[in-house]
Amino acid sequence: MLVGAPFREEDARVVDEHMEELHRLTDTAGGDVVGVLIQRIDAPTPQFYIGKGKVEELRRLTEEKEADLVIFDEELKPDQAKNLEQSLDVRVMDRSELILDIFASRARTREAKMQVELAQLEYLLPRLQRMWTHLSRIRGGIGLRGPGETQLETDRRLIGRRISDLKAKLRSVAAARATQRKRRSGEYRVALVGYTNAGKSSILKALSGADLFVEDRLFATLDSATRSVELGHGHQALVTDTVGFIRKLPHHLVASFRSTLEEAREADLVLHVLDAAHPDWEERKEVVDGVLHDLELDGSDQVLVFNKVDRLTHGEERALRDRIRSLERTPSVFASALEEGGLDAIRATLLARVRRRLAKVRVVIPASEGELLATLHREGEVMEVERNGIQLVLRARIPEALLGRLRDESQVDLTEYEADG
Ligand SMILES: Nc1nc2c(ncn2[C@@H]2O[C@H](COP(=O)(O)OP(=O)(O)OP(=O)(O)O)[C@@H](O)[C@H]2O)c(=O)[nH]1
Ligand SMILES: [Mg+2]
Repeated sequence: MLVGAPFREEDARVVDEHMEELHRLTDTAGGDVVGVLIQRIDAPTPQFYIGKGKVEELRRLTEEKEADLVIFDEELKPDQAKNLEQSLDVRVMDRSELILDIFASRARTREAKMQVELAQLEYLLPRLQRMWTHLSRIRGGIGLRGPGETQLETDRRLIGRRISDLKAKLRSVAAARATQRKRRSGEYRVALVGYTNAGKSSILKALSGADLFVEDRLFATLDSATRSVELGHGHQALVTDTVGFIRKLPHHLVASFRSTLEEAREADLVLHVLDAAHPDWEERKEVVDGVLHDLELDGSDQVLVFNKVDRLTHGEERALRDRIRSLERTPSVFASALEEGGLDAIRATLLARVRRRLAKVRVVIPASEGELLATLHREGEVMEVERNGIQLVLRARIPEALLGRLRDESQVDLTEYEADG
């Protein structure tokens, strides 16, 4: 049974959309939805979140539909959940717990598993008493009818110890990754972020040709994956795919995924991917902006990528362009991960930015310096080569590191001119 308790003034379409999303989350977790109950409220009640009369209705409905789990879209306080479970006599979860459960079942790497476990334990700690009551009810055994205070204390201590243990382990994984990142620091780095299901992995897959997991489900990706993307003219970018965000993402999860998202913080560019075909893209954008803000990522250079434009009619596409123009100062591009040429605008954006970081130079080298010429071709972009007697005159874009090396070469004559796009 799904329960929504939106505020009275909330837009009806938005309420539907939110319940639809909860439905999808439940599907993803492997649940079957047998009914939906909505109560519009002015404020949550301390006892049950929803009104007392509504709890009675919920109890009847739960019984009638033989539901064995009730899922609230709103975040429940430990007491509210406990009271609801007592009144309904079935397990009660909130959206956060459901999301944690999905993350737990989808985590693949050791790091992702540890991150999820940490978030789950942090969530569990203040709710321990209720969980115990619930367990003892299932087992129903004598002596298990609610643990003594000592048992509860022991559990709290054990969980506390496991939490510190996980934190320490995660710190060392993060340190190892930081070292790896430093090694890549000469390269142009891009992070894909966005709402779950926006098409981040599809974009990276199409850009890099790498085999990445793409699925029409929420939270298909939990682990960051970095791939090299060829931009032509000898340039590459390192692009990282990250875990998707969602409305009301449990803050424990955001906290424990912080180190994975560190990758995005150090990126030269953040590509914020949006599902242009989703009616709520604006609300979803705000959700993502909020998480980026929490993660202190909102200061990064950002480009909005309106993906899935293949699903829009010409009229819709025009309306979207107008809307974006009236709203946004962040640069934006349209994209489709599924259409031929659908990612050209992203490639062009990346290429322009990679080039902008390069120094434009005029280099004169002895024509006999084949080695030097090869280096220029390999590490930079040679735009023009002219032969002038025994000398070669080149115009090229080259990275800072190479610029430094060339300055030290006695047989090279180097002039830098202004860098532009
Ligand atoms: N029509 C259309 N569908 C797309 C496009 N890009 C992605 N999709 C579909 O959208 C669904 C989600 O794609 P993913 O790439 O897994 O999305 P994601 O952003 O990585 O999602 P999470 O990993 O869950 O955060 C898949 O069914 C894709 O096939 C697109 O440009 N057009
Ligand atoms: Mg993905």
